[in-house]
Amino acid sequence: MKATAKARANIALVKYWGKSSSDLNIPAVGSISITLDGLWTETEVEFDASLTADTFLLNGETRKDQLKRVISCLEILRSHANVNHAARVISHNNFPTGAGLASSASGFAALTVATSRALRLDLSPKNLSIVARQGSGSAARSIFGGFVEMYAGSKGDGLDSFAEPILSADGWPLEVVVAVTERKEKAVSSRVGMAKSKVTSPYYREWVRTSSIDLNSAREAIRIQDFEQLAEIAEFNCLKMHAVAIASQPPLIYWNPATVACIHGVRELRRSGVPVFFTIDAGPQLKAVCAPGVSKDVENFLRDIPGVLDTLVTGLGSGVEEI
Ligand code: 2P0
Repeated sequence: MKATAKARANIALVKYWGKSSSDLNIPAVGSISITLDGLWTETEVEFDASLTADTFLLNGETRKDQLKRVISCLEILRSHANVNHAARVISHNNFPTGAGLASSASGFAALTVATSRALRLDLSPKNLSIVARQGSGSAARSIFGGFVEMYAGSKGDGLDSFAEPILSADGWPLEVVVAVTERKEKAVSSRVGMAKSKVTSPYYREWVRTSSIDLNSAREAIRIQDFEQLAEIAEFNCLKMHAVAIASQPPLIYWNPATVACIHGVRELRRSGVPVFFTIDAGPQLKAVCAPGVSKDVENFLRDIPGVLDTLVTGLGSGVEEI
């Protein structure tokens, strides 16, 4: 029993930071993201009666540090399907892993779909999103393409905490330039970071309290395709998330000097009339979201900023697919 799935990474324009339940991995806030065409994970899952334990290979290396999370995802679907066989999981990312480029989003979305297909389960997209969420919160969004909203939900069982598409990728074909400023995996994972913020950051409660205001504003900006409104709310929400993180104890400063230089650069560029805004996840890479047609100019601009090691340009992509 074997299947392969490809899922794309996503970046949040209104971000998820903090959980209401860590057991079921339920986010404390909703989020809105865009799925990226050019950054993806391909995962093959094979259930094999002759295996004695699950194995996980990522980019050709055994990743014991990630095995527990992979097994939890396999377990959820094995129990649905009433199957006990162990699985061989082979995964490949076409971009740097664990460096703030949403590799857990594409990774757990691909794992969820490959596993459910290998087990011949017929889950709805909503249920796939609920399973993917338990692997990684942001993975619930990578089940879908284009613009996606994730609901925090209010039920203790997490059954109303899932993502849904709000606009297709070609409905508003924004472009994204990723400025890579560091290739190493980050020192503090999002999971550990957000748990720290919840218990130590004095701004965490306000972050949760004000989240629906940002979600409403971003949803409306997407509905009417108002780039300037989306730019304002996305930069505000990103800086608010980082303010929460920076005020944690010990502090979570995900930026390096090149990240800060890129923030100033993108703001200047927008002031000069180029339709672009930035967002930054739990890592030092800056993502410049561009109105259709301007990514080439933005890429040339970011490439010249000292400390930018590389740039990646991508359009918006579709949801997870079996291949
Ligand atoms: C986001 N991030 O909304 C936010 C912004 C990082 C910063 O979702 O613990 O890897 O696996 O649910 O999904 C990264 O968090 O965390 C993330 P877990 P995840 O994109």
